[in-house]
Amino acid sequence: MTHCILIGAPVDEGQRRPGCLMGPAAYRTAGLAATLGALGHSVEDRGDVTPAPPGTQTCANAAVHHLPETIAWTNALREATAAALPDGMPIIMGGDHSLALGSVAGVALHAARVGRPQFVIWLDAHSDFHTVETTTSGNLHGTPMAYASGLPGFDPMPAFPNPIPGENICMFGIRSVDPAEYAAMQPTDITVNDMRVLDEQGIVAPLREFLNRVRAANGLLHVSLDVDFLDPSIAPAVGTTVPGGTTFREAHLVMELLHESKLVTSLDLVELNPFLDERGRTAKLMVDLVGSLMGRKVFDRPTRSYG
Ligand code: HAR
Ligand code: MN
Ligand code: MN
Ligand code: MN
Repeated sequence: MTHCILIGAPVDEGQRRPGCLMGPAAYRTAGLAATLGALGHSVEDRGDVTPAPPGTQTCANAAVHHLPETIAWTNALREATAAALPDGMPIIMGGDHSLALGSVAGVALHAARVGRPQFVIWLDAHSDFHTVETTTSGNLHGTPMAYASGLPGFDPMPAFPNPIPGENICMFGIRSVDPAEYAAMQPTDITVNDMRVLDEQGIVAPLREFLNRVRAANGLLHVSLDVDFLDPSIAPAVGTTVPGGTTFREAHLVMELLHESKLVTSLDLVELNPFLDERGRTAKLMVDLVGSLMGRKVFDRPTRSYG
């Protein structure tokens, strides 16, 4: 059983549509703690993180907004995530995806302390591979994977502790990539399982292949789940809907396979905008997906072997 540590990250500044700051409250209302408890896990809710007052950092890209606020969140969430990892499995309840600038950096700090490599599974419609310099929307929720990869172009930000090699990053569900992101990803070894890959191969084989690599390296595995990984028809509560997302069963299957792997050590839940939800259905679906990730099953299956 796992000690689950809930960390509220009511981050709204990484994009322009108000509402993500209500995400942590929505996950609590939808019963995330009770869902985990019913599966036999212990749960500790550390409350919402409070960032330090923002500084006065600026950058050359005039489109960028809320840079000092984002830096303050990054620092606070990096420390909160790194502090939680020795005690259990942090579940960071967002908040927009800019929170991953901090959570993934926190895992990097912990990984360096314990001498294990860091792996990331990015479940998202978007690659979030802009830098502070290349983003044209100026929305910093579109940058955390480039930051974690150690790309230049993040000058005003604190340096990422220990950049993650591309072969340790695997994306699923991708179907919206800007030209600058595409160009920046070309020289990397990141595995981009876009929706076309999932259409052709299904989600099982590419996921197993990556999980086998995590296991072989004794890696820490961070999962970042963006609501827009899901098709908007089942998950409307997100500001950046993109048609053609994963189905209910594809998403649960990912979570079930992740559970079976026993490899996941931290989790982000991002981009939920409760103001856009329909009677809490997206919040409830996200909580149900966490349930599958943490071991809920309808039928006992023999554990599959890996490796
Ligand atoms: N690439 C676009 C931009 O930078 C859209 C980014 C949207 N990101 C998220 N998170 N919603 O994945 O503005
Ligand atoms: Mn604001
Ligand atoms: Mn995202
Ligand atoms: Mn997204």
